[in-house]
Amino acid sequence: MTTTLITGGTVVSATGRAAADVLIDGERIAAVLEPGSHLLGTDLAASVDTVIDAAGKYVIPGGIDAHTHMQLPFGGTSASDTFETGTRAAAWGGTTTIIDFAVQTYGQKVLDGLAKWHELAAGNCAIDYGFHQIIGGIDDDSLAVMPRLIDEGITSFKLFMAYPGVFYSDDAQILRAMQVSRDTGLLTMMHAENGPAIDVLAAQLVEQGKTDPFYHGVARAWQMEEEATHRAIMLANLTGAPLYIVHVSAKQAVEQLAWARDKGQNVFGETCPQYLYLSLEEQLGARSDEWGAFEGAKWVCSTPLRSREEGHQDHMWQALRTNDLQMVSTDHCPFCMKDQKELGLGDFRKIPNGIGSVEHRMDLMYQGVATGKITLERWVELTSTTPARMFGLYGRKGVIQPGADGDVVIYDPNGHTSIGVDKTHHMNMDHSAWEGYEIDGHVDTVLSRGKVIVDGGQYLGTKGDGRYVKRGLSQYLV
Ligand code: DUC
Ligand code: ZN
Ligand code: ZN
Repeated sequence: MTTTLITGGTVVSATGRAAADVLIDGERIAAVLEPGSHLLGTDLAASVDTVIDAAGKYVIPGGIDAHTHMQLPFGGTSASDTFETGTRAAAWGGTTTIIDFAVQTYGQKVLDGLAKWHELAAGNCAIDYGFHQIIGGIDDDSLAVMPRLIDEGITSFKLFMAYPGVFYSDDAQILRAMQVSRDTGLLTMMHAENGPAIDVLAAQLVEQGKTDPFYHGVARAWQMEEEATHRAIMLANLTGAPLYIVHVSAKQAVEQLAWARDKGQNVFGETCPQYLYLSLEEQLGARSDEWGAFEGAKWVCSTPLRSREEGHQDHMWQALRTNDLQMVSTDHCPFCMKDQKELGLGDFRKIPNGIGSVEHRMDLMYQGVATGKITLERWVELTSTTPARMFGLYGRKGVIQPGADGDVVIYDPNGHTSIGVDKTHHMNMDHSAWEGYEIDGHVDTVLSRGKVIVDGGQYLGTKGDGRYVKRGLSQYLV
């Protein structure tokens, strides 16, 4: 077994920072020590297999992206990252665990959908991975099977109040699933947008000839997110289910979460980098020689980008500071412009929804530290520790402490990262939603269960390094 000592760095956790050395023995962290420690009279640095010098750098627990969609079938195509390409890109960006969404489509058995996801991922991942379960068809059969997911290491499921005819659940179905959530501790994750109303608005816009990508965001008005968030909260209130709202983008939806939390309800929310940085106005103004106004398709995702003039982005940063939102995931769901996004030329409703960010989340969130919006500790909390606690991985992941997996990132605050499709980009996409972003900071070295998989600008891992991790129940259940 390989032993590794990371020396001279500043170890950062969700609760503090300290100069410390980190000893990794095989796949696990063995000790966090005072810098330059001798152990039982032995000079550690002289006796381990590998010493990594982290002087001047931060040593943080590997990122956990709790919301990805590798290979998701959507709109007649599939998300362009496979588990192989997507997890490798994640590793490049300092993420050492993903939780992807296994899919049960309407008419399919839940456990068949799960088996398919295991098949897609097994032996292909660069980093460890877990699953949530999308329940695309709540019926007696799926309700009966849901408790068995816990034995499979799946302790959360996602329902959609959007996408009628595809993943949509109506209120009656949601209520019944939430009763299972209450009884079992399975965490209900909700895509909270009023899909039926959005579909009417979208059809009316297309009839008026408003077919450009920008109108995707017009149809998916913030009122539709606020209303659905409130409805989900009230259904959870009634049933007693723990509730987690995914990809929150409207400040009014955050207000609903804050209101419910203030009353003591067990509800949580995540946002994503796109809702912190990007806006509907920029999407409206986007033009290129190749695509004209269809350039805006690069940023078509749901929930949609919101108006900067209305202050949604600032509100998301504020909510991350005040803990009205608890986590940042990516909702990584990449599609190429060629052959995929272009399916929606002439009708924004046919553009596959999604943005690719799994590679850039740690960097983009570090920008919040560099610009004084969040603290260093909060950065670690939002991107690693809370995801681990929320989704039953804590202790093994999300923290640097003896016994934890050796998932460690060495981050250089004085480094620099230029994001672009020809620069740092490893996702399987023909464009980047983050083209031209310049980051103060750099992911230097990434260890996954003790193995160095990224270092010195080189990928050193192998396909299949990543293993399936069974998750426990959320630490936030009461
Ligand atoms: N939102 C997206 O942008 N893509 C996939 C599914 C979703 O909810
Ligand atoms: Zn969603
Ligand atoms: Zn999603």
